[in-house]
Amino acid sequence: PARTAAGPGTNHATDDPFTAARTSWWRQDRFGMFIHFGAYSNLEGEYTRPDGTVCRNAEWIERECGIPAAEYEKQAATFDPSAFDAEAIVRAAKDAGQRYLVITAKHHDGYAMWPTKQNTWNLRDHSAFDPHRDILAELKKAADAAGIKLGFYYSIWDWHDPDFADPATFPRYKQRMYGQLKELIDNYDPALLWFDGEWDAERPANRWSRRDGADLQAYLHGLNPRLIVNNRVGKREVVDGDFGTPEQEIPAEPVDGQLWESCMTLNDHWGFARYDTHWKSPATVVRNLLDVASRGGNYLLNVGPDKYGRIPQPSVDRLRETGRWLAAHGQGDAVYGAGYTGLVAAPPWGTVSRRGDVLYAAVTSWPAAGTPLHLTARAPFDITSARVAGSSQRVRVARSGDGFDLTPSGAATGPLASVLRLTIEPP
Ligand code: FHN
Repeated sequence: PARTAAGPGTNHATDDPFTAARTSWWRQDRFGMFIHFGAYSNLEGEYTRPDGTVCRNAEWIERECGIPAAEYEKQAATFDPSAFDAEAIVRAAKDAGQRYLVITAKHHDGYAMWPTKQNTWNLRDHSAFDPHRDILAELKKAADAAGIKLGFYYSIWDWHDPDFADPATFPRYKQRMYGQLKELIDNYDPALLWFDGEWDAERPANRWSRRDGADLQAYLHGLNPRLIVNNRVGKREVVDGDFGTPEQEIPAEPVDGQLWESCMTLNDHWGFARYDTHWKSPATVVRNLLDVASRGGNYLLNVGPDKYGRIPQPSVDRLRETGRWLAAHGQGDAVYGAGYTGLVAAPPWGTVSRRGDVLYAAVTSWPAAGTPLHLTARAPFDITSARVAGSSQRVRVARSGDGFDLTPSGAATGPLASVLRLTIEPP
């Protein structure tokens, strides 16, 4: 189901002091790594049915390819992500400029990626993996050492737990779910919980009710008042959560005063799929990041580790290129802690974000040489100085019609985007 960032009651506005305090690090960090990793990764996106037909999917492969539960459990018993290297994953995120992680602790298939005591359908009790290892503990340790926040994705919808599917026993499922969430909070101290599957695609009378979402949020904040929770905790029209979650899309307009995060895949799937060939380019990633920041949102970009626990090299390469752009010439200032300005109209040649008394005009498509970049003002302000980020190259600023004409003295720089730092005198 498509989700939008805004919408009545889907998330706290930034002027809610309690939410604003709790989410301040998250709004500063802006850019996170989503990690879809679970028992489905062991199939690497492909399943050959008994009749010989090959079915392709990623994290939905059990359901979409009609794999019988016993067969899915059998394959999960061979899952051995021995090459899972938490430090390498954290390094890939840092190199990308991603400042928080959200890893799937439990996806719709119900398989827990930590040694939960609520059932034996998990990486400790049902796999070929080293029973002395705990990948969430390893990731927490590496993230802490690198100063990166760790969050968990948790699917309310559970295909494996028989009590989820039966209205009469659903309370028993909810009890196990609360037990798992307490384990995650007590044992790994996540900064954020990213819920999903609060909807139930098959049963319109979804047992997960509006009341459930409100109870869940209260329960979690009782365990950790600093915890940030997304808006997929219940019927989004009612239950707040802390931020909206547009998926595979960026709201066309700024969602000013709201907290939201656009989550996207780097290729065609969330979970690993060996045949995946369509990868976003670094230029697309940088442009998405700038679009999101200039409209006041966060960007959660996904990687899907393979059956061994390794992030695919094409993902690592694109993320590294993105991180290099962010780190060069202080261009990351256009993203980290930056947001919607409201002072200018979104230009045709790029994006404009604001941090304090600086506007960051990121140019992604240069007009013909000598043609100035026009910036239409939406409110009275002045530009007191302007230069190309990271260089002594001045930018000539001239008032023109409904705004300003910006003319850099030299040629365009860099293949991804060039950032002009415009120091302003705000209204
Ligand atoms: O069904 C899931 C899907 O597998 C994936 O986890 C995405 C990520 O946001 N969420 C759901 C689809 O909206």
